[in-house]
Amino acid sequence: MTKILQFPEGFLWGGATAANQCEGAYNLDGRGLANVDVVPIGPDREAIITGQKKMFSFEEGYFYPAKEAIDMYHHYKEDIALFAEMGFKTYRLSIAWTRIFPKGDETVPNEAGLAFYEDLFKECHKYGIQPLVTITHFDCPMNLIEEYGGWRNRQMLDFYEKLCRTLFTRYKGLVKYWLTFNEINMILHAPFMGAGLCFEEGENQEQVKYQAAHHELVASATATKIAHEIDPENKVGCMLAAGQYYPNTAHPRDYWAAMEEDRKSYFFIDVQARGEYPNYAKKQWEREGIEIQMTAEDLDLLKNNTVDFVSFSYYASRVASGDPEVRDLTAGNVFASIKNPYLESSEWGWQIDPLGLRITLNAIWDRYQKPMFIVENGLGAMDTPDENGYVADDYRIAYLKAHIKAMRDAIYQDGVDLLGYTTWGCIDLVSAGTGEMNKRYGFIYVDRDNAGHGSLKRSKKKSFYWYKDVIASNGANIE
Ligand code: P53
Repeated sequence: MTKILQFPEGFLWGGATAANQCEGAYNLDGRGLANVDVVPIGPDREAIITGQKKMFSFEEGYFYPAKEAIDMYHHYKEDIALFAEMGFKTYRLSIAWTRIFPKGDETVPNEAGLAFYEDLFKECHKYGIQPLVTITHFDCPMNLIEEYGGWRNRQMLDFYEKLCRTLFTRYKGLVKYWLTFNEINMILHAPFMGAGLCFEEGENQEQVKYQAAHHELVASATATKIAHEIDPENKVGCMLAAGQYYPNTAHPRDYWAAMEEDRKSYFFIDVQARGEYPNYAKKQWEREGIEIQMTAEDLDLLKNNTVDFVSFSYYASRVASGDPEVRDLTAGNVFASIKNPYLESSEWGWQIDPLGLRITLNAIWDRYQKPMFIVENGLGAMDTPDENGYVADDYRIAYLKAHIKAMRDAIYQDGVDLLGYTTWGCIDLVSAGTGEMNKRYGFIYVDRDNAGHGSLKRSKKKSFYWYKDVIASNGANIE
């Protein structure tokens, strides 16, 4: 008989959201405008989030889903009560920068914004839920983009530091786990959404992206330093959009291509977790004529303030080919991938690969030897609720179950160190990639559609009861 294994004691089960994808209330209580507010649903979205098309304010004829989202700003008590009912040990959420500093360059924070999150954190603690806070989840105040050019400008370091200092001071004792930048590697793939970058005609985009990345990496190290100074209990993590690349064939050039693709992502974590720029990146910059402005002080900061843990999102593995003739790409993801014939895809073309999660966990563990945290995983799918809002989402349960088993194998068969697991969009929210409401990840259904119609009523899906059981048994009931 196989022994039924529980997860390690204190394992942090929970769910994850991001401010701009759920809060709404985009202009209430002094909140300023951010890049994530002005990205509409529809065919222009991709050009906008990648910085190829400029949209700096709301324009006629577009629908902007983040304006109201699922209005969690007014529903957070009800929503947190539902998370508590599932037994969440942790809830990952992000701070909207523009609630705290509406323009980003003020000297005094907005008290209404600070009070909002203080209440929210207290609500979590009422149920014994540990907040896990992403300081920036793709958001950047529009004023900082228009006046300074977003993260391409070194002055962003000061604005971000001020934000962090304000948060660490105000929420000391309420928040222990912090993430500096959500999916920091997204800067290479969706630079407007990831870092408030837009490009001018003819400029070297790679140069701009890597310079902005340097600023974020130093900002992250500074945040880590301050977090530890303000409260030695603080634990700070980096956050990667992960998913190992496989070679398309056993041809060595395909293996090489996969390694190079992985390095584009690990580049960031190499700096955040090991404290220095990897040689392969320095050589690449040299070859491509990219010159990054950095000071000796920057390098010291990076070296001396590495993260406490490595967190990541995992939805799918990816495939790379070194053969320029092979171009059969998957749909619907900012990460280019060749189709993998051995995997099924979601309705949005994301390839489902639970073993890929075990592979990714091992790759990250082997590379960094730091505790890990899976802070996003899940299946974006169309749900069809009955008249009571109930969804029999067996497909979602199957996806999550397979990934949780893979995680258990990584812990018990391979010995990786994993702190916790928060599923993405534990309550239905707006999709970052497409702006749709229909691409749902939640255990909780929210009555709202792609055009913004609906009562916003929350209801429990079948997966709600299933996840509750998983947490109650600390994973032991997953056969
Ligand atoms: P959506 C692409 C690839 C991997 C992660 O994505 C990504 C994206 C962006 O589309 O983003 C993360 O909503 C991100 C979340 C996002 C989630 O994945 O496009 O941290 O904000 O919602 C899922 O289905």
